[in-house]
Amino acid sequence: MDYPILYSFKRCPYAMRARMALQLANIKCEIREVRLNNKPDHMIEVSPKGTVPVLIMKDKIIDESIEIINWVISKVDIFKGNLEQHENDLTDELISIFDNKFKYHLDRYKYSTRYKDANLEFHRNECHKILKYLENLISDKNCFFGEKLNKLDISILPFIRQYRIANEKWFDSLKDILKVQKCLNNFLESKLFIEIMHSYKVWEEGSDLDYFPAKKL
Ligand SMILES: N[C@@H](CCC(=O)N[C@@H](CS)C(=O)NCC(=O)O)C(=O)O
Repeated sequence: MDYPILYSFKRCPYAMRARMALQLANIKCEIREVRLNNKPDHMIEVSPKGTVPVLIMKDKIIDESIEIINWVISKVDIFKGNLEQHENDLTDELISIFDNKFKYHLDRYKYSTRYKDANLEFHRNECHKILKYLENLISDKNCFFGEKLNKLDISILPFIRQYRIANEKWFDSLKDILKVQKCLNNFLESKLFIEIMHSYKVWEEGSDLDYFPAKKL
């Protein structure tokens, strides 16, 4: 095994955050783009819970996106920032809110027809409340804690992006989350984000190898 293997799915926000951490650290992987409705047997063998991302190394397998980010940070100091203790605490608190509450309501807002009895406006509003809470905690700069990207940015912006996509016009018209909108726009236009959204063909047993990052930053 020359490089770690990364099972990934382009549009998955959890896989996006893992790809961003790996890209920032310039850790080269063999990337295997999957279809969620037809996951490779090998991926299920190594991680029976069947979610992406999965990072397979010689000596360990990591199948939780935040753990992949933490592993990358333990190898390469990708964020180089000295966040204040309260910002580190906030990072953990907010990632947990987004992975649980925000994601729950986002799914019911975005895919309201898939959930019996889901009220689109209620779930949209619950997400909006979380974004207003975030708005009060962040800087008015290009990133949540100033001008530099941090763990919080790469971890939650992929979910905020999905929230916006559900109704871009409505999201862009909001006047009470201006700082969040600014950070999101900055993120969407960033080289990092554009690079990690490179399209790979779907991997199958026997496919030619594909590598990530597609290009070095
Ligand atoms: N807690 C996991 C969640 C990952 C996750 O749920 N990924 C979704 C795609 S966005 C998935 O693989 N779902 C499995 C499926 O849809 O079958 C992580 O942070 O890595």
